Amino acid sequence: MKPFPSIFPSLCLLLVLYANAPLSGQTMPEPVLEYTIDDPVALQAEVVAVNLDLPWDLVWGPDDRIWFTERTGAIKAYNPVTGLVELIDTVPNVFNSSDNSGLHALFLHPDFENEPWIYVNYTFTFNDLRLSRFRYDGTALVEEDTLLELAGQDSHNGARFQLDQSGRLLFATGDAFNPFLPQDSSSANGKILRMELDGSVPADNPFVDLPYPGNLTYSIGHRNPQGLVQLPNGEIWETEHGPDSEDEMNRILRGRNYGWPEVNGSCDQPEEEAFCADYAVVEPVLTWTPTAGPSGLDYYNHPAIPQWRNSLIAGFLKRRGDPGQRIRVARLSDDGTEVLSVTDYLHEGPVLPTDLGQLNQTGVFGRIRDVLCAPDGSVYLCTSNREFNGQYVVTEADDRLIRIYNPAFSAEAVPEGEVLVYPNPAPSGSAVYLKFPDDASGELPIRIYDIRGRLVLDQLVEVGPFVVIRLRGLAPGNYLLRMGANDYSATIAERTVKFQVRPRND
Ligand SMILES: [Ca+2]
Ligand SMILES: [Ca+2]
Ligand SMILES: [Ca+2]
Repeated sequence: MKPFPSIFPSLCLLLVLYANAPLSGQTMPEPVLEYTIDDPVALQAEVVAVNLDLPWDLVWGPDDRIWFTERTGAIKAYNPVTGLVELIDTVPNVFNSSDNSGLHALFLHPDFENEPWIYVNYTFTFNDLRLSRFRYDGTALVEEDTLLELAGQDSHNGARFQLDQSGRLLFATGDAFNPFLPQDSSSANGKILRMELDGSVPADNPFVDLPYPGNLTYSIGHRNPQGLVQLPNGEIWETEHGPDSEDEMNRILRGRNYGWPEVNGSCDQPEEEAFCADYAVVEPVLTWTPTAGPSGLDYYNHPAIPQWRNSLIAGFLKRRGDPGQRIRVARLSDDGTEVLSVTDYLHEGPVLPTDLGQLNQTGVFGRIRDVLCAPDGSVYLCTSNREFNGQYVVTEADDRLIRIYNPAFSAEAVPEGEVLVYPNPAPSGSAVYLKFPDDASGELPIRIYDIRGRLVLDQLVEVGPFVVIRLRGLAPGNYLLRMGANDYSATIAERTVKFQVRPRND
């Protein structure tokens, strides 16, 4: 045990309870393929792909397809235009136990056209987890570059990737069922790590003086994080599984301690108080008891679904009655630091009959593993119903990719006071059209920054219903467009919009 500087936690014995016996003799229900969500603006949820094999991570690719991992090792891509699911390639040497090991998190290099690296994490033995990147030659994974090895298990493997605003890769890792690791500075487990895209240690990391891999640490004391996202303003949010109580939604702060295993959820028990005080433990913003199994997490801020603007959307896995199998939309304060309200969706599914008696009510689509907010304003979900511990009666359609969208939304009908970058992603070498309200006027400074924070365009524009910004010279990748800021007289409020430039197909 090598503690973090000035951190000497006492030992803690954990009792891990399994209650996930496989079900037998169920009546297979009809798969739900369409569902209407009644909300201030009515939404449609439809199944767009079926028969997937435990998809784990959805990523919007530079080719405008949704890339995803399957547990057994496949990387596939769903084309929203054609509806086709195609195999990219299969990661070799993926180890699958009967529970929850396998291929998990996925990330594509932000400059994929010039740096075609696919980042994945996967178990390669029962006890070993690997973060590797593979070079993609257009048809196959051709070269494995292993950036990190850490402890794995048949569950508690985390994990998610997120590119941070300085262009470094965040990687949320699980405790691999070992409660000593999250507070141990010599272990990469139970942490949020931060690394350069080649796996090296950024010089401005909070524990940069520790021996490797402790110097990769960005935050400490996580149990089994499966949701990680950064907002356009830099705020980082995370979700993780609690033991038998207090699942967590956390606001992640640099270098801070999130408590596990000394503290479960909030600092609300006598035995937690001393550790909380000594190590300035950051308490979760939200907790869920009984546990609900929070998994994928993304940030929504598109005008297409107005009631979800400036919200985190979290997927949940567990059955057992009220808290699980749904998405939760957590509306944020303007600065993205507080949750103002939480609304649940997709939880009112069928009550399933079995020879064990009536199962509790399940979610409409079952276990939700990941959430992806797409550039066109729709939200994609994937299910995780085929797992050994599946707390859901598997249908012929499982596992499924689901799209939620507002059928009444048109990019032409942007609400009053809104600004829309359209199209997004934009083909490289083309232009983006900024759509303003009809009565907007004045001069407006527009600045575009690349993913490393470098200013790549600085322009003063005359505002009208449409403003055209030429994108000549911008390489494919992710950008932040900032408008407003100083010395403007426009009726447009200062704001930041994330957009993507994709390679031309022609
Ligand atoms: Ca994802
Ligand atoms: Ca915690
Ligand atoms: Ca507690």
